[in-house]
Formats: sequence, structure tokens, C-alpha cells
Amino acid sequence: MATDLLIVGAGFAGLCLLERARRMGWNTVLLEAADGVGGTWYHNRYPGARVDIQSLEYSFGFSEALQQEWQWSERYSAQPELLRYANHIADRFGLRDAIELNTRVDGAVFDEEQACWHVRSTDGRSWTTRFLAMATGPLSTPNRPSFKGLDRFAGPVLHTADWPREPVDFRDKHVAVIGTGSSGVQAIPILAREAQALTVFQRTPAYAVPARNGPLDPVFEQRVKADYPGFRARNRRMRVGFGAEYPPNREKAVEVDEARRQQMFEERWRYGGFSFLAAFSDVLTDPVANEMAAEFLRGKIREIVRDPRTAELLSPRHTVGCKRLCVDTGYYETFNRPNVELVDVGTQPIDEIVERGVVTGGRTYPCDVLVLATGFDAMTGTLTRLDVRGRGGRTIAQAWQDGPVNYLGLMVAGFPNLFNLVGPGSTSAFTTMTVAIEQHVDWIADCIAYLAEHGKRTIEPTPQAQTQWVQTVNEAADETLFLTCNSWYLGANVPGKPRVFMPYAAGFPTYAKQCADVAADGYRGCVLA
Ligand code: N01
Repeated sequence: MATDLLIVGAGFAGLCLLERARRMGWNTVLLEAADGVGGTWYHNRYPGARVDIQSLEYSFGFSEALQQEWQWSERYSAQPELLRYANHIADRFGLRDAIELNTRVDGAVFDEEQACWHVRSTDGRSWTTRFLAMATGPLSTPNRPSFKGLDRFAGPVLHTADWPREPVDFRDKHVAVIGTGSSGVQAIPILAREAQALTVFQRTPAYAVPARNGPLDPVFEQRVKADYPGFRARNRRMRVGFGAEYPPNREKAVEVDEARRQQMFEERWRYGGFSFLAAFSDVLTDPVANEMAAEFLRGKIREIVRDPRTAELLSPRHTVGCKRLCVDTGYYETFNRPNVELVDVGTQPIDEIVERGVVTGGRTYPCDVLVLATGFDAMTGTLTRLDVRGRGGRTIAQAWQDGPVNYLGLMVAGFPNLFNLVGPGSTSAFTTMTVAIEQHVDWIADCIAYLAEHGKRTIEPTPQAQTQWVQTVNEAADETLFLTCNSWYLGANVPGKPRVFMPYAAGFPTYAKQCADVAADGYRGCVLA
């Protein structure tokens, strides 16, 4: 039997869309490759994994009962609690009977005559569906660099985004970590405490601001819960979908005196997290203001790290915020420990991995366990690896060979009735994920309902509307400083990937309004048939 909607992926986005589909009364199935729900929070079980947006903001608002009953224990929840939250949603809303676990989708073909999708899984099963929603996540395909000799390494090789379920015992072990992005920055302090010795291989140093994590303040929680809808609405008006409690400072760093500048940076440093980037309104747009923020952070590194050479090596030179800012707990302090060594592989890349070590700069660094904190083939990697064929048998990989193209980040020309959630061309990771997901779920649900009301079977964007949207996304990026360094936003972390800025940087309110306007205009830019 054909379903109305087939969702791929049981992470936060897939669960949220499934809950909505249930309320809409659609016959829906959700296919998930893993043996449990939770997506990101299922796979990223590395020590120290936790959210970098405050829990009260990184949570769903679609159900008042859910947001009232759910109790976060910390200001920034750790992975086990986020995984419990995903499972609670699946149970509380009775979603499990629509979810097929251990079912890895490997392809889908659009049937032009019947106007439906035929979806198949690696174990040979197939489904037919009117609408297909890819909730496969922007950060879900691990990036595993092809280091020479990696397969010869005698010990375990663990990727942070594909971490084993069983606890890993690091006692008496010499551990090597490659990568110092958000995942490495969270894992390194814990690994340093657990392992006998830790060697960190750093290609690019990271800017990190303390999370100031701790138990959730019950007074703050009570205040939020007294008016959760208002709290959500205020956050949706923010560029990033969060932070309304501590709004951006409207002053410009370049227009205030040195004392005021230091005072504001210091206040934000003490408050913790991403609020630092909002210390002044020009930090992310004016290179001079950005360098002031950068120098403040480098000053903190010099204060914290006792060895001046290590402090210098840890001090980034690129634009702050150009790569996602890391939110840490004790990261820089870790390099004061006698059992931790920092190795620069920015100037001298890793030559090879040998049976019991990592070789760079003519020296072999011994290790028993290798941790790859090397990130993801972000935003496009999961979809382009699937054999998804639209009109004329064209695959997504072909359509995106020069970088992702789509309309509103939601639909691709030539792929009717296919929706992509929180991927390229939308604000995605530039917004707190739950806000981005709920906006996409609302839009998709309204769109499917509109088609039914108007007796239409398919929707797809016109190539012209798509080209225009890609231009809009590029123009938004051109107004920022995001193009000034090598980040996963640009695909620069994966050798050979087209260098295209993938998320939409105009801010959540602008994006949400553009999506709403398109819908209000009867899905302007789309062909409905
Ligand atoms: O990945 P990354 P991540 N040789 O790409 C290095 C989200 N997230 O998993 O910077 C040596 O940021 C690479 O070096 P360089 C968040 O959105 C959130 O840490 O490319 N090194 C870099 O240091 C985040 O932005 C949380 O020069 C190599 C590191 O590996 C996104 O996920 C927690 C290399 C990869 O950093 C990705 O974060 C974790 C090579 N060949 C993640 N290849 C929260 O807090 C790569 N590297 C919620």
C-alpha cells in the first residue's frame, strides 16, 4: 500500500515531522538505519558530547504538555539526556509503530506516471509513497580522512560521530585525537582525565568560549515555563533562533573606547556560550571588530595556558565565528596537564598512521587508541551518497555536482514531492536546530495540506526560482565574514568537495518570512500539477 508520506531518519527532525503527520491523519512510515531513534544524539556518544545551545532553547515547542513536563537537568544537556528526550517524544506521542528501525534506505526513484516515489532499503524491501521527506540531518555522514596506513593501526579507531555504545576504557592507554572542532574540544578534556596520556593533533586551532554549564537554575526554568510560548516567540525573532534572554548588544566594537570594549567582551565571556558573538553588532560583519574579539579570546588563551609555546599554537588567527565557535568546559586548561601534548599538523600534515602511532614532521607519536574528531561531510554528504533519482533518472548527486542547488532549502527542481529538512539553502545550523526543524515541519505540513485542498498531486520548484534562490543564498554569504576561512559550511574540510557556502546566512526571521510569503502566494516559484 502506498503511504502518504515516507520520512527517512528518526532524529529530531524526523520525529517532529512524524508527530505532525500523525496529527494531520496521514498514513506515514519512518525508516531509520540505526536500531534506535535520536539521530545525532544516538550516534555522537563520545565523552563530553553535549548541546551548545541552552537546553530550554534547544527543545521543541510544538506541544505545551511536552515542554511543561520535560525537565532538563543542566543548562546544556549531555548526550544521554538528549537521547532520552528523543525516546520520550517517540513514546509520548505513540510514534513507534510507524518507525522501522534497522532499515537503511539506499535509494528512491520518482515514478513520473504515477506521481509517487518508490523507496528501497539495503535489505531489499521497498515502499511506495506520495511524499518523501529526507530528515537525514546536515551533520550525519562522518568525515574519515584517508590517512595513509590507517588500516594498519593495531588499536581501536573511534570516530566521535560513530562512537561505540559500550563504554570505552581509556585507563592505562595512550590516546591520540585528530581534530579540534566542536567534537574534539568537548572530548579532549574528558579523555585527558581518563587516559594515561593524550596527544592532540591540531590542524587549525579553535576559538572556544566557556559554556558555564551547571545544574539548570530552577528559578529561570520556572520563569520560562510560566510563559513558554512567549519565550519561544521571542527566540524566533532572533537571527539565530535563540538568545532572546540575553539579547545582542547593539553597539559597535569599533565605535566604543577600549575600556567599554573589554567590559562587554568580558561580560559575554563570563555569561558563556554563543552570546560572545553578540557582544557587539559588528563582530561578524566588520573585520576590524572581529579582530578585536579574536584578540580578546587569544588573550584568554595566553592567561589560561601556562606554556607560552602551547598557548601560541592554540591561538587561532582566522576570523572568529567563520568556523562554528566551540563552546567548551575546560578545553584550554587541559593543555596545562602533564599528560597532554599538542602537535601542530597545520604546517606539517600527518604523514601516515603506523601500527602503534601517528607520524608527522619526521617523528612518530605513539598511541594505543586513535580518536578521529574529524567532523562530517556536512549538509550534502548524506543525500549525495543515496541513489535518489528524480525526473529522467537524474540523481541528487548529479544535480548537486557543483554544490547544492534547491528552492528555499526545501525542494529541488526535478525532484517532485521531495522535501529536505534543515539542509543546505536553509538557515539550518545557523539557527538552533529545534527552531529550524519546527519551521520546516510547519511549512511542509501546510504545503501537503494545500495540495490536497487544491486537488494537486505534485509540487516542485521551477529551475528559474531555484537559480534565484541559490543567488539569494550566495548574496547573503557575501555580506558576512564566513567566506574567509576553511569550514564545513563551505565544504572545505572534505578534499575535492565543491567550495560553495551551503547554509543560508540571512537570519531565521528573514528566512521564515520568505518561506511564509512563498506559501501565501500559492507556492510562488513552484509548479503544482
Ligand atoms: O567537526 P569540524 P566537528 N588532518 O569539522 C580536523 C556540530 N557539533 O565534529 O579545521 C588533520 O568542526 C579539522 O581541521 P580543520 C557543530 O555544528 C556540535 O568537531 O579543517 N585534521 C577540525 O579541527 C560543529 O561545527 C556540537 O583544519 C583534520 C576537525 O578535524 C559540527 O558539528 C558538538 C583533518 C573537524 O572539526 C562539526 O564539528 C560537536 C585531517 N585530514 C559537533 N580533517 C555541540 O556542541 C579534518 N581535520 C552541539
